[in-house]
Amino acid sequence: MRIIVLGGDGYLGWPTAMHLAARGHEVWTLDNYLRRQIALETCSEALIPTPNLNDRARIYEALTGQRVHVTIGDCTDRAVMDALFAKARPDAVIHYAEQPSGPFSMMGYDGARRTLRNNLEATFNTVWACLEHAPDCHIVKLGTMGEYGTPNIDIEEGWLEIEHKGRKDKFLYPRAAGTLYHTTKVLDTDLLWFYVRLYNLTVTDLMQGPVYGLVTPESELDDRLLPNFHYDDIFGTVVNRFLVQAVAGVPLTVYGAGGQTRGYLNLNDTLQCIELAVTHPPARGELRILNQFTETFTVNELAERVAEAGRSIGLDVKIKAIANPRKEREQHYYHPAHTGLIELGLKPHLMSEGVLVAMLEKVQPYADQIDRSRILPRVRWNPEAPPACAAG
Ligand code: USQ
Repeated sequence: MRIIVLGGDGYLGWPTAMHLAARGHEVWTLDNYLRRQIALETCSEALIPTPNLNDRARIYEALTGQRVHVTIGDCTDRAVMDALFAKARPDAVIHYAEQPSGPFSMMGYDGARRTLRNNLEATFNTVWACLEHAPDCHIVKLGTMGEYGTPNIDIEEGWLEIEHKGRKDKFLYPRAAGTLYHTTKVLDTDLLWFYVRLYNLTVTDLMQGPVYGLVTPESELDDRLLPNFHYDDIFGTVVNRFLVQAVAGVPLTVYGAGGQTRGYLNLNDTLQCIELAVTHPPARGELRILNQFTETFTVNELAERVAEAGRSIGLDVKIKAIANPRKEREQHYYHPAHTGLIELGLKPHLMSEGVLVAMLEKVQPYADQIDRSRILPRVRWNPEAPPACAAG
């Protein structure tokens, strides 16, 4: 297939581009380095330095003979998108090109505005590029489980059938996100639903939980092909942060009571899910929504698991609850459905002790590069307590 990966330099974008190229697809990537730029501004660079996207593609091609086309440009620039879609004539576009950090979106006006603008305009331009250049193209959009929030009823896969005054209809499942970043994904879903209804687009919207991991089969070839692995409070997701904290000997930072429950998945399962979605498109004119995670944990359970895995290889791991910088429920009901991707063929890699130990051992050689000042939360959701981060 001919596939465009928007946000091809990201934590998920780069592993996805290599993974699809390795399976014989022709892959084009587009990225404007927004995450690299924000990471520089906020002192949040990844643990393992990664070459830029052109260099990664060159290294990968030299090792495998497989080409990943690269454009450095902005999805919010219509001319860039027009040129790319006219050239690639894609069967599918995978849209990761969003500012992905909840904390950055809550840092103040600048972070909020850049998140809102980038994410909505990137989605809007993706829709229009498809309408004008590739109306049959399947849009695979990365949404987030955070769109749903933590309602006190079961979370369905995207839709909810409601009976009201004796009549029934099906609606998008109610959304109640906890950061502006997650809210932009709610707005993306609504935008896509509008264009699907009115213009017959074909869309899969993947509601993904927090991802963990740093190794994929393609990155095993050379450490310069590793994804950008963040452990800071802005771009690091909780499991990746706990792994680095365990290696650094910093007590694992459980926010608040630690009963916050989310659906997690291994980076390798993200790759499987994307490939399954791309190769099994929904019908033309359908908005298919799939919940993309493999198992649920509370933050306390994650901390215990990482601590046990660390202790099994001789690390002295402690856990310390700290004041929660976020506004979120710390004890709540959480029961989301997630059968759609399993039905498409997903074979989960679960979070076993062996998986955690392998990740800890991958981090260990980089222990002296861990900057402890990036570990404690620098951004608070409460606007009365301005962010403590010096830069940005
Ligand atoms: N948490 C801690 N300690 C930490 C970091 C996080 O207790 O040191 C807690 C948070 O308070 C939260 C949970 O762990 O309750 C998950 O936090 P996270 O930072 O791993 O995830 P989140 O901010 O929700 O965002 C991440 C990605 C985002 C993706 C989302 C999926 O950055 O791009 O959309 O996971 S979800 O969480 O399902 O919305």
